[in-house]
Amino acid sequence: MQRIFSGIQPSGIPHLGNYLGAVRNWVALQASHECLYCVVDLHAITVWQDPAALAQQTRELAASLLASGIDPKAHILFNQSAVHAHLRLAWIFNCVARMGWLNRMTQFKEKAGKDRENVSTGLFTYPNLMAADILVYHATRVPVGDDQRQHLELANDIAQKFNHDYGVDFFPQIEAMIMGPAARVMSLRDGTKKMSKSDASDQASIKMTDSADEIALKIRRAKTDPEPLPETIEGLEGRPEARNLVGIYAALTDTDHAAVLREHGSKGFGAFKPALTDLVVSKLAPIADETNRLLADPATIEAILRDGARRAEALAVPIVEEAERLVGFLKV
Ligand code: AQP
Repeated sequence: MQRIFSGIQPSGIPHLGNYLGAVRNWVALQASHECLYCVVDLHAITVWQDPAALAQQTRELAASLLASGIDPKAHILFNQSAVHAHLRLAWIFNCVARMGWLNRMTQFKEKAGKDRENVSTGLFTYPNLMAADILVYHATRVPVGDDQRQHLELANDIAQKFNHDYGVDFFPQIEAMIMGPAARVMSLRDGTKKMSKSDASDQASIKMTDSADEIALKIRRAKTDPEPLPETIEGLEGRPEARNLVGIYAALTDTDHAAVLREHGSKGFGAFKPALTDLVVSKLAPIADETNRLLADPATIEAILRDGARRAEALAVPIVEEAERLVGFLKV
């Protein structure tokens, strides 16, 4: 059985993009893979996180994952800072990866914007830690949204360079699993920008814990154009907001853009948006209810994460120790 690793940052409440681009696929993959799912708190602090909020965000995200259907007994759910092997391997990878490689990362460019001199060095080396997260388990498959494709290519470059530099065949190549018509869900306010936890506008994303009324309001206010929906995919060209809403509908009904347009093509948004609202509410409301139920018992959530970290550590330590031996560290 192939081993999967994937992570999500406790940098805020997860949104529909996280759910459709990642979490929903994580749940499905449990049937056919050995899975490690990680709340990546080390990654979260690459941008400022309020210390009073971070621990609670970590519990909330874990609760959301459990409510979505992650099975912490058959698989492993844990938070990243609890397994130090990630950091030990990340340091080695900091010394393997090249500045030029990291300079090409579009996520860094987007997040740093014009303020490159003032962002944390952690934000720059983030992809090295991400490579370590995966390779410290020799995981070979990583289900992610489309935005993470470039980071996984970099992880493969790091694995290859490590193997080459130390003359070994130690780290495997990783395969990105980018699944479905909503691999990149866009902001409800701007169809050219990805839906993001850290978006300044609360109206840009549907949170996994939003109430039915909040979801309805956000979809009603979602930016669109005045034209009705086209009948074929070609008609979505140059209409990013329409494409995004159709993509969300397709993902939630397990179809594709063409099938949605066969059903809803030529309707105006006045008719399509309520249908989309019903669909989103029907999928997210049970998850939100279960998340709230789990959050009433934080000790149980913490016990699940602790048990996951213990089992993750048992897998990671022999691999990081071998990497350290290959590098030549003296074991005293
Ligand atoms: N808009 C999206 N559409 C599809 N997939 C998405 N993912 C994130 N946004 C979208 C996928 O969700 C997983 C976890 O992401 P993350 O929390 O590690 O970091 P991120 O990609 O930086 O997500 P956010 O929401 O934009 O967080 P912030 O605002 O904190 O940076 C990944 O598999 C990602 O592909």
